[in-house]
Amino acid sequence: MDETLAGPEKIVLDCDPGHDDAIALLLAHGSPRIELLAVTTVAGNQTLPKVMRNALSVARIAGMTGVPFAAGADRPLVRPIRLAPSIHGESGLDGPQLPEPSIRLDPRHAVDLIIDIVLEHEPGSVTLVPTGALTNIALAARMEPRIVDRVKRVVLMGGAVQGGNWSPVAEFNIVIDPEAAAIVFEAGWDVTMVGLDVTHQALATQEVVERIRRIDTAPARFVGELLDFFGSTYRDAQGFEHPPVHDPCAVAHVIDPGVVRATRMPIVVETAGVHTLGMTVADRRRPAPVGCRTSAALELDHARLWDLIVDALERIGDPG
Ligand code: PIR
Ligand code: CA
Repeated sequence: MDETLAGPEKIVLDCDPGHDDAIALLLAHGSPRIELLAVTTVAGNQTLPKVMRNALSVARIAGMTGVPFAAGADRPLVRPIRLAPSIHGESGLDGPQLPEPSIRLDPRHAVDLIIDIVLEHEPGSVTLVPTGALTNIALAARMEPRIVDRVKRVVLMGGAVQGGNWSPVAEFNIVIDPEAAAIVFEAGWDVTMVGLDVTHQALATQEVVERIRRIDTAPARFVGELLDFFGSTYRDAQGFEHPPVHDPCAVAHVIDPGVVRATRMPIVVETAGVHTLGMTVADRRRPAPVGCRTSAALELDHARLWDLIVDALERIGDPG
């Protein structure tokens, strides 16, 4: 189909807010190219009750109404839970004051909500955008395998062609639930891995932070405070001068694949390695074989990414 004639991309955001998840949620809500069908949460950056509350607080700040929010898995499929308080703090979203949530949770489990939404919509129309561990997505694929053929694509933040952040070779979202990640990468649907190769380029520089502050609305001030905290932990815990804003890169790829450019290549997830657990093993020895349905994002247009985020915040305005 001619993309210029197509409507906005319908997505389900499955997240663990998390500073960068919160910004991804604001980008999805504010972008005219995205129709946000649902927000689901999974334990990861913090415990499930904390990330769920954080998602609802962000919804209030952004004035989101009419989008269902549902809580999902409270731990990985088989392994003990590992959280990231060194990066995201005790609340999972330390820094700004978090308002009391004003919308109510959907009573369904996130996995049921994901399945319902995919089956209710036209085949090939819904994109899943996971920005946390892949537990809910793996469970949904197992519980209702028909969704695998009906989903348009899965565009996930996680993994890396090269390197890691939670181990020398593994990224956090993949390594905390590698079995779930393996299920998602091997399911047969179209998977785009938006990993550290691009997200470590998505730095919130001083110039970017000032641009966001100048918007001077409550949601933009909230993002400024998130970036202050995220910047300080990334400096102390990871030695970064500016914090990389991972999760919005996955949403940005859905908005405009020219901003976050991906290349087809076979990718599998290591689930048995002693030193390589959670590694995303990408085969770049030759062009992808015909029928390969996995891709990795390798190139980022930094200026256009932040243009999309600033534009989304300007459109959200001051919901009050
Ligand atoms: C985890 C995260 C970010 C930084 C560290 N060091 C650990 C979270 C982010 O929310 C993102 O989805 C992914 N996991 C990056 O690894
Ligand atoms: Ca995340």
